[in-house]
Amino acid sequence: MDLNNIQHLIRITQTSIIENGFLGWCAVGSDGVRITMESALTARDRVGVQDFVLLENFTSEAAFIENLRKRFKENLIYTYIGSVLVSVNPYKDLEIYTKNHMERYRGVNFYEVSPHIYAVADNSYRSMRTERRDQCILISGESGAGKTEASKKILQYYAITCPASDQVQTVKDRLLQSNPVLEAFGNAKTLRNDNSSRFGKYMDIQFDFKGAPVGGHILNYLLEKSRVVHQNHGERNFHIFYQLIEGGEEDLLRRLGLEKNPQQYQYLVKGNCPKVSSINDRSDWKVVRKALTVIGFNDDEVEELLNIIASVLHLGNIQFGGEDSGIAYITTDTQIKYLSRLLGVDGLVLKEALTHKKIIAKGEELISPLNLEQAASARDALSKAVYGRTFTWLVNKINDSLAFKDESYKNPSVIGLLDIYGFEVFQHNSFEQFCINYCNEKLQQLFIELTLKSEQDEYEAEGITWEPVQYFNNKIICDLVEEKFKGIISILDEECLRPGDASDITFLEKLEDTVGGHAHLTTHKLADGKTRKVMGREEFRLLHYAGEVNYNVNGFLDKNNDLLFRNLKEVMCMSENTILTQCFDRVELKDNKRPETAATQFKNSLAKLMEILMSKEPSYVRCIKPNDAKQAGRFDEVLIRHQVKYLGLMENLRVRRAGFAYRRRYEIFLQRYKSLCPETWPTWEGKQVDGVSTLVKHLGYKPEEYKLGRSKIFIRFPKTLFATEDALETRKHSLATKLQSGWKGYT
Ligand code: AD9
Ligand code: MG
Repeated sequence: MDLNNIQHLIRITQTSIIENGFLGWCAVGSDGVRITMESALTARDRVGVQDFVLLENFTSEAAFIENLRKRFKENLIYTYIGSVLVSVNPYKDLEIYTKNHMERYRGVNFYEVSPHIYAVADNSYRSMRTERRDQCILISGESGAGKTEASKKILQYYAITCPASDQVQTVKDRLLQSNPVLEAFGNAKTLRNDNSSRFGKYMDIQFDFKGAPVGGHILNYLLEKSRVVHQNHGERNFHIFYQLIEGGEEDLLRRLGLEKNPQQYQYLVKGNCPKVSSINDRSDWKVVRKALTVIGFNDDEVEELLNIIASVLHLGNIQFGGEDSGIAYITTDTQIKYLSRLLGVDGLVLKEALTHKKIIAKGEELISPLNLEQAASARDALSKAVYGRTFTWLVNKINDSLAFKDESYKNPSVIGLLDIYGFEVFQHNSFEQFCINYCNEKLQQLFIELTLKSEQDEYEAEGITWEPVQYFNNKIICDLVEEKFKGIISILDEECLRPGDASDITFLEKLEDTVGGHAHLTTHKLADGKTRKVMGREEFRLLHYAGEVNYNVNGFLDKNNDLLFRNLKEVMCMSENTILTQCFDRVELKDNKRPETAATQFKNSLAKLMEILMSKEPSYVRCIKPNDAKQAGRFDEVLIRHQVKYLGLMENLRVRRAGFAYRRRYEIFLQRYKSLCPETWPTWEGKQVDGVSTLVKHLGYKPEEYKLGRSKIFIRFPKTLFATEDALETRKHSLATKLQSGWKGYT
């Protein structure tokens, strides 16, 4: 083993070692302590390298995983691939998010401190300030990998470290407090994550010319509304329902007509999982209640909001009779009374609307009774619509409260934070998983395009030849989903619009006919007419970049249509609850045009999101989930290898190392190493590039080891840089020894 290399690797991981309570060799300059080579070796063996580009064997997946494992074991959850941050969920609280840690990263260059989410936050902030270019931080990874936690850490970093006046403090508080509110209404316990985001969130933080956060804006994407009425086994409804029931004060619950027992509510019993050990609904309720006030909700608004939440639970408890006659009637009058009071609607009108459907055909109103099944699904459609629209209202309300108010200052700089639901696979996957996984495909594509592109751009800008790298481009899957006419969404929409016998099954058949032969889609039908036994007859399988997922088409058409009968809309428009009247606008009743389907709306909103992200300078956080048991200290290698593969991390590393492991701006390189060459020390008067050229020649760099671009030096192998670092360390050490022995001069 090359000892020199080891020493350098140790130095590169220096801050990690110190953080670990281990006084490393790197501490020589400050405290004159030098550890033995033996302990240095142990240290390096223990903590791995903090940037994967420093791995000697950078093409080896095993070496990559081993490095992750070492660091994870030492609680070093962050590692770089160049400027991309890889983060492994520790599933335990680490003491690395204190104010002191924040201070350590403030204004400091990316590579001078150990990898951290704060380094990414600070780097984006500095780029925004110095280059005046809008930034975005894209956080990706599968469900439970730590995206939401990462985005909260970034927000906290800005809230604590950015300058503040009283007015700015209010904005900071509101930005922070928007999180518990949105999580209460938009997150839920799933089998993958106890606090799973069931909506996508893109948040712009706006900064003034002093660098203070002065406003914010949130875009929300497709809330998983179906969860309101149904949860799979072991899962829960949105947190807010349990928080309200467990934490709500007695007189509040009395006013809402709610009992203190979630088991009483049909919408809360489907998953058979009212309690979650990692969640304290009662204390979370207090946090949310306070947060609503900080954001600017007055008591009346909170009451109206909670009236809606309680109403959804009452709606869920409405039952129907009429099996014999085939015409549904309501058997639970108490619920109607509550609903009538809480929503300010006429009970009789509501009853009528829940059991009849009204359509307008050729200008005429047609009313027909519903059967039992239809009435139940109309009730559920109403619950979903009420909850979904209230959620959007909530986001708008938060946006009003975060809005940047200073008219005189037109163009605040922006850092965008993207925290969206992660790729997910369950035993049973439906329309929701289809949308979520499609969204992850789009983000992966953006990542591929932008990282490759930026790398390519940099080489071009520096006038250095680009060596192409082979990688899997998932555009083919995005096209399969979203292409006009023959993409899955188009085919689904077509079936939704087709009158007559259109059903989930005819949609599946159409898929088979149109894209059956596609390399990334399979159904149970084989080309020779036989059937594939491993797949259900109601399923299609997509080969995503992250793996195979079988989707059950059951419910696809309904969920995509997302229809609410007209008379139910009318009742909601008549409500005395002012939130509901904002959610259900009468204009909607006049407009007879068919609204866009859910999938098409989602597709369009994602296209807009991609435009927004493309217009900003991106940074990436790639989150990895270490095990499926949500346990601390467990490093499941198979699971992690799979994520490393599909996140494209090896490709990312190859691209980053394509040719050159290291690059530095001339002035930074010269500043750091100028003392190693008599001609550049103490100052180089000429052009920076000539200084660097003189320096590296003096250091004995061979021509094949480096290239000089327009503003940067590119170094091909880590070992070249290590040797230079070593020389610097030796020089510092001999200087320290000389000083200790009373030496005063410097030549
Ligand atoms: V999903 O796609 O919304 O289902 P996320 O957002 O990727 O997912 P989340 O951030 O919610 O996952 O993390 C899941 C859980 O892991 C958290 O509730 C924490 O308990 C745990 N976690 C994640 N990151 C950290 C961390 N940096 N430190 C400690 C963490 N715990
Ligand atoms: Mg999340």
